[in-house]
Amino acid sequence: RNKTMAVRSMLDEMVGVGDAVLLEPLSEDNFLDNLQKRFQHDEIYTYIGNVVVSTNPYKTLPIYDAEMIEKYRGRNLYELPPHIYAVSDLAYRSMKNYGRDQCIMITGESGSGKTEASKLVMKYVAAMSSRSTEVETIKQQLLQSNPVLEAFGNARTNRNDNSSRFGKYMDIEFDFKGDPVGGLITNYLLEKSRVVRHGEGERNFHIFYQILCGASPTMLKKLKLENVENFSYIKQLDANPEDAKSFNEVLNAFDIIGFSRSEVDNVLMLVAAVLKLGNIRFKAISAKNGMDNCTITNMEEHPEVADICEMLSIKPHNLTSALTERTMTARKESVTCTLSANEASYNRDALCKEIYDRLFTWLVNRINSSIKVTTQTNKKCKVMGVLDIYGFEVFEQNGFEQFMINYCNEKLQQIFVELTLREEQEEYVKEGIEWLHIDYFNNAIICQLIESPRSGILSMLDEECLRPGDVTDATLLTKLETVCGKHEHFESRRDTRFLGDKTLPHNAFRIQHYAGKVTYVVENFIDKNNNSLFRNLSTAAFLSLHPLLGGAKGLFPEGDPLTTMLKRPPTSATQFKASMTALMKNLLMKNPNYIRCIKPNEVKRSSVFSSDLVRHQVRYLGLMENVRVRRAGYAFRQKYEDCITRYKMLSTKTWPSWHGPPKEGVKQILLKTKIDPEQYEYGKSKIFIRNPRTLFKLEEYRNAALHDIATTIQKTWRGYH
Ligand code: AOV
Ligand code: MG
Repeated sequence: RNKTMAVRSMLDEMVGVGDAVLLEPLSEDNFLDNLQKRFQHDEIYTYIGNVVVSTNPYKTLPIYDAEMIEKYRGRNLYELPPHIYAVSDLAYRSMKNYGRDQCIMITGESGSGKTEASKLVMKYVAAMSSRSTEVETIKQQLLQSNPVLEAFGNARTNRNDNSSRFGKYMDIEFDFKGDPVGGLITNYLLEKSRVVRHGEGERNFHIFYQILCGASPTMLKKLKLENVENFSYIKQLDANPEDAKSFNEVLNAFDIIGFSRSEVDNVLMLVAAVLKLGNIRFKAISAKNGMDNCTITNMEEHPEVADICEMLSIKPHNLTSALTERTMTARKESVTCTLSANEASYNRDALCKEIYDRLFTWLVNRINSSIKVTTQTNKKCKVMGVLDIYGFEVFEQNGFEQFMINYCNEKLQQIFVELTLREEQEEYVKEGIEWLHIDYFNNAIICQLIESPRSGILSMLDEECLRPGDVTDATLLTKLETVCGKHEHFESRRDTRFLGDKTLPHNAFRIQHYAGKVTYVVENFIDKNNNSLFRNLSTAAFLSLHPLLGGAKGLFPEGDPLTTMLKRPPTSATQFKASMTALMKNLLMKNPNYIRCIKPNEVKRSSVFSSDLVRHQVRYLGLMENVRVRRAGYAFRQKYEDCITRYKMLSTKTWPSWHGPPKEGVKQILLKTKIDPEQYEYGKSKIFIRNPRTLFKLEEYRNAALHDIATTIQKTWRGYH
């Protein structure tokens, strides 16, 4: 029976070529045709060796159920049609059986399917382990962190309806039996500006809509949202039944992770307060002593301010003065000045962004405290890290956030470039095989443009932020143009080559990223990098009696009026660069597994495969180079054990099973096939096959042998009836 199944899986594999290494002749067109053919037959996974390329199907495929998981459990990579489960299984077994920490790097542009892929990996890994109550609890907690973080950290953008607006790296920790015992989530730079502003056709973070559409009348009342219809932070409330459904999932997830009722209430209260804060309006009032002055206009018409103060447990006076005044302390003397209406609005937005951003980090920490590993088990833990970060993105207008996101993607591409190259080189050297160098674009040069310690864009940005005097986005741009102007991946209006270029406005610079050119408008770069909140606001928040917001353990510890040390917080650029460096270090210590996601079209449709779009991605992801490197010298290599498993039917000596040394078994098989011995070489632990045709031959022989076996079985069956 198993044998007929094996035959069937072979037939399944017939759609195109499952491993692009076997494409003959190898060309970009062939590669694309193959992906397209497979995509059209819902074969969305294709290998390049052990890298899996995943094309977003934009529809639900019946290939992820428990039965499928069982099918892939403990099987070798090439035994079954390519699947994300096969790679997950490989990583899981390599961790469990050989004790090697793993990381799963999921890359691809926005909307290509990274987040879905990361959830599939987690689902597979969860299904592998035992079902004891204790393990089951931790598994559920790990899985349920997804709906919570997606609600607060994802949003609809013009590229993806469920776009991750934060980066996430999750270590899942396992005991020696291979059961998950805990985890640790690290989050990276949330796009907090979305809280106060989102582009046309986009949305704010999901949670806002989920509450408004999904909360019960009692809860809405508690959150003081029942009578409010318009929110200036939400362009339009497209009521979506999905949001209501998701909200229940989020509440359920909170419960499973171990949040108490009051913790959930406190979280939602802050979210609702942010929404309401956004509705506060300011207007100028007659100026005293020539200073700008303003007041809150809608204080009487709407009880907004009173409501917000009640929800945040802040004294109304504390909030209003924090929003409309600024206190400056110099030489132990403090001077309070009033703000203009514009400045007050800016202040309000800054406070909202900051509350939301810190709440998000609080959520991650709170989840971590539920799933963290107890120190006793910690030492023996093996780790599987899953990286799901915001993908490379280009919008009509790109700002500070896109710059950071795309920088992050450069770094990940850099790891891919270095590791694939290094791994291959090491492997050939280890086996004493001459290595034919394959050229490919190394994006290290772009990483340098961005992060080089003295002349990189990030350090220019920091320098400008810390420089006393008149600092504006314009002075930043001038500085960048002067320092980076000669860099071959940097373009600006200063450069005579782009003088007449209308696509490059005067307030922007352009970077030629590995994945394409992006024009960044420098507006707000300085402000977003500065990342500092005026003291009045942090103090008002500190003095709040809200359990999450106020006090030394609250979200704004720096607001303590008793502390006088006013250390400048590190800039966003400094923080992000440091966290990227830490991430890269962490990833490099682990055995890498890659999932390269591809977006088949820009219209989110299941049937459309735009060749040009895919070709572009195939190019910048370096997939052709990946295939070529894989094929250089030896197109195919396989551990002796795996080779026997796959081809044992080719020799009576190895069929149905072989008990001698694996290398000997492979020799038996190859001798039997009469393949020219020039075509292969015996390495220490692996067989190396030079030409893909040889592998075709092996596959043909295997097919024929399986066919014979299947026919025999069918005959036997017929005999029964
Ligand atoms: P991303 O994570 O790569 O984008 P997602 O994983 O959110 O992309 O995928 C976008 C959408 O594509 C999902 O919401 C699904 O509708 C669909 N999709 C992706 N993968 C699958 C799959 N395997 N099966 C069915 N549908 C799928 V971003 O976070 O924007 O970089 O920043
Ligand atoms: Mg995502």
